[in-house]
Amino acid sequence: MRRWLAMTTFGTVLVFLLAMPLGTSAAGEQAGGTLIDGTGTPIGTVQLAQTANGVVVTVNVTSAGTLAPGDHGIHVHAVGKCDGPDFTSAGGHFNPRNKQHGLDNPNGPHAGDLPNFMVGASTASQGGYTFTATTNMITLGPGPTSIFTASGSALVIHAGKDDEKTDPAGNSGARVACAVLTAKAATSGTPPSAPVGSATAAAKTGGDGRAFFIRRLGDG
Ligand SMILES: [Cu+2]
Repeated sequence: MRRWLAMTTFGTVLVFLLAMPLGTSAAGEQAGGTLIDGTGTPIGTVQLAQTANGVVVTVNVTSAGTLAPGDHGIHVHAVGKCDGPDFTSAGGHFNPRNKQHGLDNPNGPHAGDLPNFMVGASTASQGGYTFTATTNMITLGPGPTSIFTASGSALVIHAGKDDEKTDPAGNSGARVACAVLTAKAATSGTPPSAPVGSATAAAKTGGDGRAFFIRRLGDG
């Protein structure tokens, strides 16, 4: 099943969920980490916030150069270890339900799968671009899809585009950026606000109907 639901109003995305049961995790848990490149140099931040609709994943890349213009695979990986330069230490995709990779894979997706991070040419040259998605395939609370496993978890960005259907990683190429994800003390429980200047957005229902995403794109 594939459905696209999107509505953009003054930069605000409204997503309507149709008869889709959500997890019972209480909203408010927070997590995050520092995004590093293959040399270990910080290039941005990752923030995760549990909401009633899922986990809002926000990546802010502040240093140009690591991510070329275009689409980049981005996933939650199953080991909280980011050893450069290849980040193989982060293991495979977070996949507690033992699915295949890809939001468009009929036998998928991995719980850690996300839509592509689209980097525009103008933003890539200037540095500073943002990815935001909401996924209910993972949780920051307890339960079988909690990313806080014994091995931890990491967010990895790849050099190439994720085709969202080829196991195990959508042919998205080398791992070029990585952030170890750690729990943070909850603040107000308010999800992060939308980045200013969002141009387009799309929400998507994953292969088995358990997932939906809100994606905000930069100005590129
Ligand atoms: Cu990956």
